[in-house]
Amino acid sequence: MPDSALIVIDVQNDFCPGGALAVEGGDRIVPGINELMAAFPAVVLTQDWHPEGHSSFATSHPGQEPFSVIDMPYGPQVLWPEHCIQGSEGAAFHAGLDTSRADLIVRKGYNPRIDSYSAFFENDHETPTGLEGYLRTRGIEKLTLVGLATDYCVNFSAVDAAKLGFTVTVRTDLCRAIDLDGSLKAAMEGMRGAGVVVD
Ligand code: VGL
Ligand code: ZN
Repeated sequence: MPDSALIVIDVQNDFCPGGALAVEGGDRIVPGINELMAAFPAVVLTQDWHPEGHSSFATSHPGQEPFSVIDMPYGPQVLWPEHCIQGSEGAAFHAGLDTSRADLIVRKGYNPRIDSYSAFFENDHETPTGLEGYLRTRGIEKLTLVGLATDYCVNFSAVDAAKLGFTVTVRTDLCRAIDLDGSLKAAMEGMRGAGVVVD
């Protein structure tokens, strides 16, 4: 399928066991993702990429604990442990990930005031990352998403992609979830409701 791309979301050290925001089994999906790359004419990697003191970090909000939720001008925001700081080892891709097959690496979350779960838009749902234009100018219409975390960055990316008119499949066997307060169930329902094929 010349019009399809594999989008690999945030397979970075901080989301793998031992990392600052470790997702259980996050590293286990790496071999399967590497194998799947061969089936796609285009491969895009995303990289969560925050400046120090980012507004999504609990440490940037005195008195707040990690995993609490606050209201930001763009809506509710989960406060995370500090993670994926630009240029840090935690922000690097997992060492086992085959990055050589990537045509494009999209970084996101670099705006100090807005988080960006989605590979397409920041959490204000309107500031674009540029990925849509990249895919469209290459004539890509079908996307398969894998990576971390199912219920946050994969979910937001998949729903945005479907809303933009792409045909979207999420391979949940090659994703792992954070699962905060039912977030995985809500994400699965939200993705299905948006027309995403959740395999
Ligand atoms: C992510 C929380 C904060 C993710 C990124 O990749 O799902 N989750 N930053
Ligand atoms: Zn982040």
